[in-house]
Amino acid sequence: VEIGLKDWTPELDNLARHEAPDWFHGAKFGIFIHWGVYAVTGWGNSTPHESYAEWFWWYSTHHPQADPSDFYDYRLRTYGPDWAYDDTFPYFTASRFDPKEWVDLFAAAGAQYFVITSKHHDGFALFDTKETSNRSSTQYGPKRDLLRELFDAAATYQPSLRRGTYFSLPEWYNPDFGPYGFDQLPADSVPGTNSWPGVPARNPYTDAIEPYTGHVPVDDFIADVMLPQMQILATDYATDIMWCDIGAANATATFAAAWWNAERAVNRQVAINSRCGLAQAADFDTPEYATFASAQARKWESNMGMDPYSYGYNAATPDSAYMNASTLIRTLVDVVAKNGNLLLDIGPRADGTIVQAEVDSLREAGRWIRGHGEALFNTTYWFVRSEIVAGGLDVRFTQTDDAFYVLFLEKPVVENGAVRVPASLPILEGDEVSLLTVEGGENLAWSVSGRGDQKVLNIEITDGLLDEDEFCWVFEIKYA
Ligand code: FUL
Repeated sequence: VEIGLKDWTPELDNLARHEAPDWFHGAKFGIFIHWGVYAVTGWGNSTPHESYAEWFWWYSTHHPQADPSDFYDYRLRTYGPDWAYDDTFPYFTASRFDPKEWVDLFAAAGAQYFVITSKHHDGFALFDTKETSNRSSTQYGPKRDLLRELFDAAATYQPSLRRGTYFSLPEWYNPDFGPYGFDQLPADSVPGTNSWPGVPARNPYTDAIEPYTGHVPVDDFIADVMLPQMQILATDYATDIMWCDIGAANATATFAAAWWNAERAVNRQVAINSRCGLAQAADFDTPEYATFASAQARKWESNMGMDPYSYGYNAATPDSAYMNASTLIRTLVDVVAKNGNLLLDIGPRADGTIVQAEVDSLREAGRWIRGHGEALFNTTYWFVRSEIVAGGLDVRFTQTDDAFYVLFLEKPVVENGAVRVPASLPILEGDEVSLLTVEGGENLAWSVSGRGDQKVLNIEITDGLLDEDEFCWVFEIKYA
């Protein structure tokens, strides 16, 4: 094999030239799915501390004497002293999992991609891990390749959806992960040190007290499990996004160079997130349950649950607590205006059903998102400002080569027959302004008053016309 000058090589400064693909920039909205055996325990809410339900194993074995969040007691009460986490396996049935229904829902929500947990920190994989491990849904629980089923359904029924894989680099309790254990991670990524002040960090390897079902002993966890599994996801499943988690020692540079070379050869653009251990060579940043206050030039993707504090299914979360359509839409608009994507998580139940409150919000928001898609998808942020306040209301901006969009996060106030946008917008004589919902693009009269930073765009409109929309009001400035 001849290595050309342009081939990717596994040095970070070489890999740093790789950027998030255009499709990722344009896609804006993805669905995150946390599905695994932690859906069987399905519990994370307790007072005064709420915690991620997918962390049940960790928290429920974690310093019971100092557990402020009641996981340990809850576990003892519910399952008794002889129960082990892997006793969940038979109850992870996927008996009502309908992958077509899932991907149809994602498309109805207006999402352009999805990312599913191929393997979370508990080491239980939803794909065929081949000789690297037997700890997977092909060997236990449903005995099905759930990742394959979902990816196939997407390819068949919603082929425009891009397909991504969340992949935990560590396996908390795998004895072979021990040599790479958490004591080698930066302090703020060690579970227990950041979220529960006062609870000492614990090495899950040395403190492991339970069986590790399906474990295939290996010499070197990175070379024999982590790297080959990432390669399986890339080659056998053709993932579009390698969405790693938690960092840890890794072989990602080796993986990335080979992957990017192979995909380039077939003209496919793929992405790697910021938690794979590539530092600044990653394609995008991943704030968690958080967004940025203003636009970031470097591509980013905010991830958060529709559940207010869990990615995995949490039976203790009341329906009313799930993110509603209004919050979803406003969050998406805010993130997009700041050069981000929104990766919004659902936590399906162990049988594969999705919480109805999540389904309802996704569908309701999706009607609006798809109806206003031109103001969101394949837009870029306005580098001048990401937001202003107009008449006490939050306003965001997006743009394309042909148009500029002004997005009110609340219903605009009509004063003297006009809505005022106090910003120096790129509007010129001959440009046409319309409210995005109006059929046939009814043009609205407009004028600009003031100069410099006192400039105001006045758009003539009636309250009645504004009542034709909800959630977020989008004015389009179509360039002449
Ligand atoms: C975190 C994980 O520990 C959470 O469980 C979740 O997967 C989130 C997206 O990333 O680091």
